[in-house]
Amino acid sequence: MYQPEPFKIKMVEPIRLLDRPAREKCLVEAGYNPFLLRSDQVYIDLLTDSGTGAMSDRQWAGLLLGDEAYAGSRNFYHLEETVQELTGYRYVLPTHQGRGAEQIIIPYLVRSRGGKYVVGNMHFDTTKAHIELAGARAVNFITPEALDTTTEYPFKGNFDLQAMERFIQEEGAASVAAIVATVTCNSVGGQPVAMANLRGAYALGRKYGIPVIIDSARFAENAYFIKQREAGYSARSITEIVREMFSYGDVLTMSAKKDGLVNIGGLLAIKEDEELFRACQALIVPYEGFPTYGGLAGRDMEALAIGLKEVVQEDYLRQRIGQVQFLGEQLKAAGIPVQSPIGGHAVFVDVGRILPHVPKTNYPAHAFAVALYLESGIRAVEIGSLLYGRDPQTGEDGLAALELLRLTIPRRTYTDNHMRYIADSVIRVCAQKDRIKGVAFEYEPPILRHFTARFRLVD
Ligand code: P70
Repeated sequence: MYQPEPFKIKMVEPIRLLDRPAREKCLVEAGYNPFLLRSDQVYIDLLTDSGTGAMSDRQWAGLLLGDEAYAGSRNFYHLEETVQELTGYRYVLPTHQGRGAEQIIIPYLVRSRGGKYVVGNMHFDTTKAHIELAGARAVNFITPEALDTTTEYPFKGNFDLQAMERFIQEEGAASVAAIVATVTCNSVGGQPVAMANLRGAYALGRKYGIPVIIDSARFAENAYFIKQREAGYSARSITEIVREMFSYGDVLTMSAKKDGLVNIGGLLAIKEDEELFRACQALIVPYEGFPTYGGLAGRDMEALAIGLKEVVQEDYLRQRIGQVQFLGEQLKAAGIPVQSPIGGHAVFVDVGRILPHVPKTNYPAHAFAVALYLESGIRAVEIGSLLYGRDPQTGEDGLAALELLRLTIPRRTYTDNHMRYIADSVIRVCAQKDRIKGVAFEYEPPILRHFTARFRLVD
């Protein structure tokens, strides 16, 4: 039976669709990069699900309980207890957001272990950037099914464990600084990692003495998929599943802007290694702030402690994942290729298949995003060769396995009618696909180039 939203709306924010000539002008001013649009110029913002969700009345109430003491804020202790209970990890360090945690743990492990590589299912781009900044190489071992968007494989976020073990044996365990398990796996379409696969990755970590980091931005969505799809988990609660997932890691980093249900915040937590904790705690001070606030206000930590309890509620997750599914099914019904099954936080349109005439070095999915904004005022984001970047050694471009357009759905923010409008708009752009020729750089930044690049349209 159809399950409506397990919330009602208490406050609204008006949104407005500019007319087409105005949208055209905005695109020119933004150098054809949706990241450079002002949000007032956007009608429906699907750039990210990061920090863009709606907080609950409880979370807003929590803001008023903020204890802004520099040291020992009561909100820190509430957050610490919540994270300990949720994950089973003993040591908790708040950070300003996910990459705040990455900038501490990744260089530390690369340096202290002297490793050349950090391996993962598929690293997110900030993780990859921190690995490369630390002088190591990011290597991905994603299950091959993930790279065929048409295969209905239930756990496309899985590691290819055999390939990863071969690599560890060939390169030597000492050359691998860490294994990163990203749940859900954002870069292949918000796809879940199976519990059995997490268990397997952790076993490899144990066998070869390599620490396992769980990049847990969307941990609750991953747990929901495990409950739905993996044998033996349907009767388990989300909190039990989450706890088991985290048992297969030594460290977690979290961008709390996703499943933390807050607008800003992150976490670094360490299961039991006291020495590692001490090292991270020392680094947190110069990079993020005193260890009981780590770049966050007391009120932010309170909202996060509450958000972490709300996100594991099953009725919340059913509606959340159901809404993304609802959008994806409309596109599939219209014959539009999307990563299947539909992911947890976004629908990933396989633009590589829609625009085979656009070369990868003219960024087909980015060009599609530009056309979508022009058509509908919707802002979406490319997850393809533009985001992937150049090979750090050869400078070669156009390397991503897939050219995807991510329609990212903020949590508790848009209604199912917005989903209908989004689907109709994507279908309209597909009908004009022959007119899309791609984009070329006017300005290409050296690192994380998609955020600030400027383009011209190719004709
Ligand atoms: C997103 C955002 C952030 C992220 C992540 C995973 C699996 C770490 C982080 C970093 C970033 C983004 C991308 C495109 C447009 C806007 C924003 N993901 N690990 O939307 O966390 O941002 O808190 O430093 O997905 O996927 P943080």
